[in-house]
Amino acid sequence: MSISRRELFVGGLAAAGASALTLRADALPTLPSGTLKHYPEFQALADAPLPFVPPAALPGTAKPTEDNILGPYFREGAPYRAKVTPPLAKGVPMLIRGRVWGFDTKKPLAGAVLDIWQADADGRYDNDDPRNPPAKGVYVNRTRVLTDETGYYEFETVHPGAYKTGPDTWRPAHIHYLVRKTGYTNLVTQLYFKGDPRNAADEFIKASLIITLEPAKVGGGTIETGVFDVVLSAAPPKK
Ligand code: MBD
Ligand code: FE
Repeated sequence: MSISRRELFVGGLAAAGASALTLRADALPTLPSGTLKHYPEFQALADAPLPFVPPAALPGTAKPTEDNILGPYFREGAPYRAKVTPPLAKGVPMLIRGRVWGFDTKKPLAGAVLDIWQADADGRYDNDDPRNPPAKGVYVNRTRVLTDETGYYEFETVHPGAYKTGPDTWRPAHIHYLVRKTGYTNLVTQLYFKGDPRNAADEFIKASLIITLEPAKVGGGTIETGVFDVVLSAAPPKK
């Protein structure tokens, strides 16, 4: 019997619930790539080790990234995807990229987990209206991404709107980060944008967390691009 990927997934979810996924008992292993005899053009790839990546080094002057307030709108458990916003979301498209580094080793950290969350272009979080909470398992303008073997991450999003905090007070555009890597202290921080007119009046912003966006022409339009490197402090030794 042949079972589609989707059935494996749905069957596992329905049978066990998302907290304890179990593969159905009659599932077969996915065909190993070592048996690609019908696809000789893929054999070299199947046999190849991961490419060697030359190590990058953190400048000796770099300091651990400063923390910043968590805010009221974090949700644990966002899906892994390299796009924060839904398809065709309103707003100026933005690409953010960077590396996660260990302050102790000055080396990039592979497999660090970044939780990213933000307001949409109208300044709304998916969970900021208690009368209209998001469905369980539905995450809008939130993602998790992993760093690759060079510590690199990137995500696509849109420029966040300012968030209204009172009759005439706003938070400047910002993107929340929670960065976690075993052996390092979890970092809760935020990213801000140079030139935002609301930066000056914000009570939480820190100068070291402001990046400069560069315009880039893509297809028929212009997007914003920015770089945000994250430097983590080693966790204190356990007593
Ligand atoms: C926010 O989005 C936020 O990040 C903080 C710190 C306070 C209110 C709204
Ligand atoms: Fe916020």
